[in-house]
Amino acid sequence: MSNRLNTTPNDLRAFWMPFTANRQFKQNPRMLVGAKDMHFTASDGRKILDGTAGLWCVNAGHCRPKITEAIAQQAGELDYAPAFQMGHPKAFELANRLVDIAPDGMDHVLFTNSGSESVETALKVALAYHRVKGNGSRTRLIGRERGYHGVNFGGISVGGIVTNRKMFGTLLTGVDHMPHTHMPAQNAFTRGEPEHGGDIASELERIVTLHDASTIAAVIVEPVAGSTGVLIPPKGYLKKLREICTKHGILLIFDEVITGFGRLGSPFAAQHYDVMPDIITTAKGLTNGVIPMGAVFVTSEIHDAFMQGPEHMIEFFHGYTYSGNPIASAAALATLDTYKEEGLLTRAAELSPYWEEQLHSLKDCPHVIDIRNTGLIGAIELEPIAGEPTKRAFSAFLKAYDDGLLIRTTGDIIALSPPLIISKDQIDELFDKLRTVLKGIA
Ligand code: PXG
Repeated sequence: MSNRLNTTPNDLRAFWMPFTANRQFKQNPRMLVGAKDMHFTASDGRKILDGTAGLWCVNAGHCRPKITEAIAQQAGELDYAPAFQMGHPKAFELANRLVDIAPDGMDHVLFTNSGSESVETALKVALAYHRVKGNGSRTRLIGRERGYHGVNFGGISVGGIVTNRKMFGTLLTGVDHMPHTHMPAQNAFTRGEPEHGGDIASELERIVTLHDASTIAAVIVEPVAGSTGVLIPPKGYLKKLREICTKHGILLIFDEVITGFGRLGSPFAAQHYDVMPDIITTAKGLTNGVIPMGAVFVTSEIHDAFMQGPEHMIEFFHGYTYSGNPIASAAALATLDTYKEEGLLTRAAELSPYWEEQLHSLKDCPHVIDIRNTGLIGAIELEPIAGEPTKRAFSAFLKAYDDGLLIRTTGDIIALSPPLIISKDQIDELFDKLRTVLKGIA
């Protein structure tokens, strides 16, 4: 029988959902129909406290008037402008505004439509940069175990999440991986940056020795690894990576898709950790998650290397139909206004001590084997049920949702990253609910 006979609004079969247990979801769907500030509204009318800022993106909270108005206004004024060989004012204004809040020296911006596209763009800039500088032998890319850099081929090649890689053939060639930094035996229940593991950065030196620096284009890492279950960089780790890259002429890319736009209490993690990469990838919080958009920041040194040859020639053969899209640009400008007016890009720094205290108060709850935090990020690692990995955390997710709280889980780790507008009372509410959840699951 054709699907067409069943196109009722509540027929869930046609949509193959992303990163979702489709069959399970469709038996018992969790539908969101509204949102405002710190809450979603579920289809049964319940308010759900957003403990994850959507998917780490709704940093200013939901349905903020300035952003929704800017989108409506722009849609009626200039809906689309061709992205190649044409321009519109808001994309230029946005790039300037972004450069103003970025780390010193990050002077140029390429626009994309997602974190995954920002990663592909950054990797391509790195390869092309070495080539235009006459170093075309620098073609290798170095990522890290447990790294997440989106789902496109470059990103899964440098990424280190096995489930996201193993189905997809040989991926990019010439990629190597540094070891991850998770050392639970030494660092469990650390508040902030772990003491142990900074020296793991020297593994990069070993990889450079193996391949020779003249073959390596770039190293890409998340300053704080998010998707894998929140791994905070050990003390000294990022500085050491920077030193090794500088010594060998290798570009350092920070993937700040999660850490960008205030998550750690500074606009970017590069500022928070005082480590300057050569390229920064962003998305998510750039538009408060409302409209798809990403941005890749590069230094003048990288940008200027491309600005040679005949002036009528395209300098970099890359871009998207929607790069700097007018409606996305308007949404991003209004988002930056909202962040500025409410001090949201630094608010996590003020709230972080309170957040840390409340998060770590769950230490004595059942099943908890580690708790880690930085900025307005928290992770609670649970002891897996023997022979059934991920099941315990997923049942926590389901129970939390029933109890009116949205959390994220990956493996047996609960990840928390609320909108940066969260109040102390709402932090209390979040952890009270989570305590009940942890006590209530098997
Ligand atoms: N890089 C990093 C560091 C990310 O965290 C991407 C790239 C890809 O972004 P797009 O926009 O293409 O999805 C991400 C995305 C989670 C979770 O729960 C994390 C992401 C996406 C969805 C869920 O940890 N990160």
